[in-house]
Amino acid sequence: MTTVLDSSIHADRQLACLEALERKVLWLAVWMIHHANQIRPNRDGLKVGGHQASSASAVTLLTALYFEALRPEDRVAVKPHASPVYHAIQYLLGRQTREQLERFRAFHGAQSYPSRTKDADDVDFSTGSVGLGVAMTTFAALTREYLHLKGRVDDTTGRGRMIALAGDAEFDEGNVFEALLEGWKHDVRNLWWIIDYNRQSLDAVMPDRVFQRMDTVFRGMDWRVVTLKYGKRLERAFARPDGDLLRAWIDSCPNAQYSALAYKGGGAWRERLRRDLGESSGIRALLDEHDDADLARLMTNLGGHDLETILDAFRAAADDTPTCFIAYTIKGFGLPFAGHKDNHAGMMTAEQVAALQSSLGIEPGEEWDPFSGLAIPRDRLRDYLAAVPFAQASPRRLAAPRVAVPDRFEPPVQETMSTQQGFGRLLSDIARTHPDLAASIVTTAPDVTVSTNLGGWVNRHGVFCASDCGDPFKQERIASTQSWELSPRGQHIELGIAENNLFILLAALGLAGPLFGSRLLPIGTVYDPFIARGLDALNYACYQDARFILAATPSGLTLAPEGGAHQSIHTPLIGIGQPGLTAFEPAYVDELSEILRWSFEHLQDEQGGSVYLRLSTRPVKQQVRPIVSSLRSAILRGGYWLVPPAGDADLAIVATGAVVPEAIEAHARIADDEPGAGLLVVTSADRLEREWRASRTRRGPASHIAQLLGDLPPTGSIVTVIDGHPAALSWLGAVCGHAVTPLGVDRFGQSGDIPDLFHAYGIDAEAIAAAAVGLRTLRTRT
Ligand SMILES: Cc1ncc(C[n+]2csc(CCOP(=O)(O)OP(=O)(O)O)c2C)c(N)n1
Ligand SMILES: [Mg+2]
Repeated sequence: MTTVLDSSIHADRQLACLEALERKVLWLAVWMIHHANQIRPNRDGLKVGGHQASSASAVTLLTALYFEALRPEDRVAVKPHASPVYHAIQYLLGRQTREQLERFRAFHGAQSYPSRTKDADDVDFSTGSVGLGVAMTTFAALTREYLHLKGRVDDTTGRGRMIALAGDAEFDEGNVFEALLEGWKHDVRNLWWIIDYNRQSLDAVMPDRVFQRMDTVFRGMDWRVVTLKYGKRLERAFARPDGDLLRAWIDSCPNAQYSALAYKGGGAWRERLRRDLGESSGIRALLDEHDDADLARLMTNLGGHDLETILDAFRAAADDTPTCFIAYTIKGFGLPFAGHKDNHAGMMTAEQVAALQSSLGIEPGEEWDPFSGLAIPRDRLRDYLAAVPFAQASPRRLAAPRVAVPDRFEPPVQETMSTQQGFGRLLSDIARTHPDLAASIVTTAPDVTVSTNLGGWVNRHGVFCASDCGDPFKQERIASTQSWELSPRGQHIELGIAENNLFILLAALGLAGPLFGSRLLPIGTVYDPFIARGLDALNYACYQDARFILAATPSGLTLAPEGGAHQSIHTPLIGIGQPGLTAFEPAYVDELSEILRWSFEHLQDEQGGSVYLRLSTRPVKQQVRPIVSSLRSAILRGGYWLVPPAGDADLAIVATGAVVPEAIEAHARIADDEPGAGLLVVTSADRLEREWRASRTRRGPASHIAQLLGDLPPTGSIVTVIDGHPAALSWLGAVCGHAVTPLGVDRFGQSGDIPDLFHAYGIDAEAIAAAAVGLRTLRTRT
């Protein structure tokens, strides 16, 4: 008996502390935004922004989550616009500084949307582009499962929950459903999606029909759905005489109507209820017992604003079933624009902020004080915060030992080979000859495993599956070149055709070290043109500093018969333009071998990043040469002279990737006219360009490309050629001032064979030679 009493006293105290902290979190979020917009000096006239309404609707959910439900091994993606709430919670937990809050949305301050890389307060998953953070939790759960089943993490880490606190409009983004389906296929567990169901997006109040379907969608994927519609206060009102009428009335009230009444407040609720339900004596009694303020509090007591309701629901979801909490909330709850349809970017006036401050009992000058105005003694709150389960482990950024990379990979030898073939062979060789490295490699592809040449690797390492399923075709003794053994030991994660999922999975696998303490070296393959399909997710992965290798193949016009829908054009520009991603486009497999080895190092360097390999299916006669250290270094820095220019030469052809054979042929054709012409092979326009730009602002040796092109007199000229957009190489003219004729592809492709297509698009040997000679003629004339 005593224990029950004790525990109920404890629960009451806990609730009282939580309620106090909930108020404080709301205040700090509101104040942080207000301070950034109206108190901090504004130097450029730009609106600073911040989302007070979006923050307010998530305050109770995040308070319950962070101060009670979370364990240190759990990981959370917080909806972008609740960033101030997140930072406020971290501040109360002692993991965020006041200075950072004062600099919310300012340079080096707390970020506008939670950021793993830019924030200092332990963000698990960045958010910003709606929908991606939600999906990230699915793939983080899959990654955690992958590591757990292989014994690479302990049981505690292996069972951490991956949690998204999502805005309801995030479910308008299709990528969320792609992830939902993929997660179901992989039977992903320990996943929570908590939906802040405020029924508002940026522009408008959502139609009711949308979420009526949501239940079915989740249940169809074997999720548990917990709907938190009403809080305890409303539940008690429903239990009164005629309470069922009140419930039915709210249930049938359209979202927009409910929001409008929530905005207008107690008087409006009274008038409407009197009109619609005034004949009921129970409702009349209820109206009489509540003044306007109480009535407003009662009618807006939705599940997502009721701590007890939320905590009960979180506690009840104790097993590992993926769970979706649909928590009814009001956008702007507790603030003057609660429920107003235009409140997304709404900003409280100074008077409104002052009124809120005084209603919370916060003295002027104590706005940033963590406990000012709270009815509970500071010491009790401090003790409570010190015991918060989530805050018991620090840091939550885990260290993962480096995976040793051999000094050298033996490049596969074959007279003629495509870089795609070479890539497959290299991976198979690594599997055979470097088992320690291979153990940390995980591959994945969106239904293009076989067609991107991952088959050999998969034959050797199997496909990941939570249970042992073997290979039914093999068991039936059906001959196949593919042996797809499905088991928890498998090291390839096969995805359905959804490039968004590929990139988000790469983001999760590529953060396995810091998130789960076990480093993976992920390699994803994709058709080069379909990078664009998942480009925002790729950017998202890079923004979080996830580390992975992306092998994109096939690419370019070189894919000839496949036609224009599959021939990538501007991907080299993505390679140059995407931060966090170093792009290479090798021509030969011995180059690729060096690049791949370097990539495994780069993935693990503190200052490293991810790597994009633009590969091709075109068989190319390989160079027979030793890779001496100067050549190795040049390949990795971005290019080398295949034929150095003679001392008196004033022309060079520069080529990258699959069109190098055309450049060689053109070089031979112009030999009579230009006997000393150089032929430069570019392996990475990205690295060359980056280093060249950096060298412009630093003292020291010239950049690699400036050294290479310095072999030509400044009056000389160059012809650049790429099976992609010519702008990827045309900048080379700026390095030493050479005249440039940039050849490449700037129109949609079409079906054909290589001779026809290269001719039509002006990247064949003839076009290159003509450009070279044209340049010479031009030079002679001037
Ligand atoms: C991919 C993408 N498109 C558009 C936006 C701009 N945007 C920011 S918030 C928002 C609506 C969010 O509504 P909801 O998820 O319901 O969040 P709430 O503020 O209601 O909690 C939109 C469209 C964005 N951040 N990301
Ligand atoms: Mg919303």
